[in-house]
Amino acid sequence: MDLGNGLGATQNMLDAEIQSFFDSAPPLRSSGDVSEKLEEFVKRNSIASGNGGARRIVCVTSGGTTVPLEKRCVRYIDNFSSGHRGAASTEYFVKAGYAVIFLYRKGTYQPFCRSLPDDPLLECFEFTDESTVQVRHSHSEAVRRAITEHRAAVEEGLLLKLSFTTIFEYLQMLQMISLSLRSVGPHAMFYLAAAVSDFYVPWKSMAEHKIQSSSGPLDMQLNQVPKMLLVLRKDWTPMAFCVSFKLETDKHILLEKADAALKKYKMHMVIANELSIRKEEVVAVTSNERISVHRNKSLGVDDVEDPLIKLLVERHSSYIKSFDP
Ligand code: 9Z3
Repeated sequence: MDLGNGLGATQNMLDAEIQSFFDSAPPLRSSGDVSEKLEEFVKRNSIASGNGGARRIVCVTSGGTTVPLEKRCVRYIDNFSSGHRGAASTEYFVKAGYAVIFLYRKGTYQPFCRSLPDDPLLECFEFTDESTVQVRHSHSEAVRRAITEHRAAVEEGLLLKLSFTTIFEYLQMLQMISLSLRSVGPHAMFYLAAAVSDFYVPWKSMAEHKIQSSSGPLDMQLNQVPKMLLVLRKDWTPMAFCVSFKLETDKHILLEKADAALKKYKMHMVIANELSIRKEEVVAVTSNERISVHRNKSLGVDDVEDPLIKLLVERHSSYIKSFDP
């Protein structure tokens, strides 16, 4: 592909880096199962929704990717992401009538379970006699709601959960999802809230066994993870509405970094968030706007994701309309 002004060369370099990343990644163990589930989910939801229009499908990514340091992995690099943003957003997308592919890090927050205690099984249930277990009264409302809402989403075929742990699994699955969503054109959305590692150890150069501490200080070079956002946008699913996140701890650079990501990766919107206040406020950045979105408990807005998803649904509707003849 030649984009002129040397951009073609940059694109070719990126394509080569991405190719080499995928070629050297360990094959995804569950790939047959994942592609079967995806095909079935996309097919079912591509058929008209209840109101006659085509169903919209969003891929929500959630939680952080790990970077293994050894093939028989004992140690890995991780990040802080709890998956709360992705889980909460999934609930609001389902409420808005979207079918959701929830690509999440194993062990992180799950949609419809956020109000349950940390260890739900042990905390939520009690024995009434030797053989009968029941939900403890104090948790019954939360458990009932979680079960009902989750079951409704699953029975209506609106929720497909796929899990990852490593950066290799995440990017391979993201590519599979993108390719399978091509068929729904502008009705697809990507909501990329997962915290994706910037650096990784290539599989080829990774130690097979546990690295020995007796070998002295660890001197290890990490490669840069190729930026997949641009390829996702331009090659994998060119018609989808794409929203990515920008996270910073320094609020003075956050918005300019979000602007830069918007342009560089040709996103339709970038959600800028500052680590310490990420649950209170985010800024939705487009090519000509910066929209502040707040959680406001006193106005009954419990999650910042509630107004955020409303905004995205509205923008996605306008985007779909722009394809109408
Ligand atoms: C985010 O910025 C998410 O909002 C959070 C959510 C990870 C902060 P939690 O899971 O937190 O609810 O605890 N996600 C994207 C982070 C990221 O890695 N962004 C990249 C960057 O900033 C771009 S893809 O460079």
